[in-house]
Amino acid sequence: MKNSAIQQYLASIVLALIACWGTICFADNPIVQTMYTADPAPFVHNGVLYAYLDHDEDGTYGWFKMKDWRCFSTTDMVNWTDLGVVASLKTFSWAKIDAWAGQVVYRNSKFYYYVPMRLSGDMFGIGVGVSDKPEGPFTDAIGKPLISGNGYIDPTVFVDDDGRAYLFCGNPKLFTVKLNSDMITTASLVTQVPTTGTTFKNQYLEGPWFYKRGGLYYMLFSSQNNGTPGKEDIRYSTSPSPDGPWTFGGCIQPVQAGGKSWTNHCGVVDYKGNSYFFYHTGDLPKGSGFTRSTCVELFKYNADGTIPEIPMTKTGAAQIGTLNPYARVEAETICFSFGVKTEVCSAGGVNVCKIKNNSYIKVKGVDFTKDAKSFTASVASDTKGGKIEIYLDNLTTGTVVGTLVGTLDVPSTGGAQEWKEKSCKIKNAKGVHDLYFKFVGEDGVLFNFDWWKFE
Ligand code: FUB
Repeated sequence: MKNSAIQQYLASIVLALIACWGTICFADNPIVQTMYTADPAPFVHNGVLYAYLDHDEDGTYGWFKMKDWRCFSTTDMVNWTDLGVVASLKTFSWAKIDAWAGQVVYRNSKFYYYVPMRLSGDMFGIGVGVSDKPEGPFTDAIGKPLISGNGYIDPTVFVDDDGRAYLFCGNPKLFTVKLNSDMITTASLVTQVPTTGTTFKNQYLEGPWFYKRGGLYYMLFSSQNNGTPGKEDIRYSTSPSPDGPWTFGGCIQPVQAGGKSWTNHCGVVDYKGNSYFFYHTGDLPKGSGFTRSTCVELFKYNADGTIPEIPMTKTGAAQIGTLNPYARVEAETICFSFGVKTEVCSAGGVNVCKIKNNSYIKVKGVDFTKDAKSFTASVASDTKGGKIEIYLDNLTTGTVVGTLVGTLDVPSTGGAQEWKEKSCKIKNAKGVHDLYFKFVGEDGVLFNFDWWKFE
């Protein structure tokens, strides 16, 4: 190839990469990008949707490294607020390792979080965390495992209309036990649910998700009977009662080409008149079977109550409602982000940290009903600081051009947790827009970001 041809070829690759980067950046799945999360357990309370997520430590490979559980909330399905660590292995003094998949239920004016942890070998105990608030922190309700046994993982708990409470769990066998109304003692022995014949067609492996809809009981689960050895898809069975007989319903979410996680694990919830299917992939950068990421899709049950196939998408669920920029918004309320993390904030809750040159946060569907004139943010920096460039509709990067409506200078505040409110003027912010905070500065960490609002 001649030099000019090589240059043209390289330029076309660069343009393709920019286009591809744009696509990746502006997707809404996975719903959390500041860390690796898995095994989503959605839960609705008082008009808010909470997603309780397992947490894969950064840089994990070879086997799971999971020490705590995280919670994120939303009211519009696309902007998710990081509520921090809600429980960890340290919450349960008897636990050793493996903070795996759990589920939260509400009863007796309390929130109960059922979580499995490894005791030794294949022995797992299921702990019960309890809290007065959905965002925790959860404490150990009984100081010991509620039940323990070989493969007792992935508990799913459901309180029926008649007050009876059921817990199912297990890999590769499905176990069940009834709970008393106190939710912290068992009302039966643990028994095994047969998964042979027409019930589960021998396809049950793990990750049960149990609930009732219109008189029909659903058991969604992860399966490996799909011709792609070692890779999980999501299937389900239904039953007229919690005790069976179960009838196999089929595959809901097949293994997809490019899905980098060998596990999948689902949770289903109805919210604001819609049905949502949560699952995980390995789709974040450096993602894998041990660095997974939570996604969500909108779906509709078929008229006969069966569940349609729900493919994995990068688009995710559509936004419902808009975000009000004139009330304080936590900086960790994010639709999509690149190159930032979150941490415990000295002013309470969580703040965005590890902000570097060219990292950014996208907040979707922000309703500037009134012309915004100024922007205020709570920021902290123990370095030279930097700038927040505020764009509407798009970042300005490569060939993509957004509208720059203001720039906030962030000085050193004398400490990484020394919070100062800083303001700047805003021009031409009116109507509903996607909002981008692009962070600009020198090399290294620039500053931390706690909350923002427009005036
Ligand atoms: O996250 C650890 C384990 O991987 C879960 O308990 C399983 O469901 C699988 O997702």
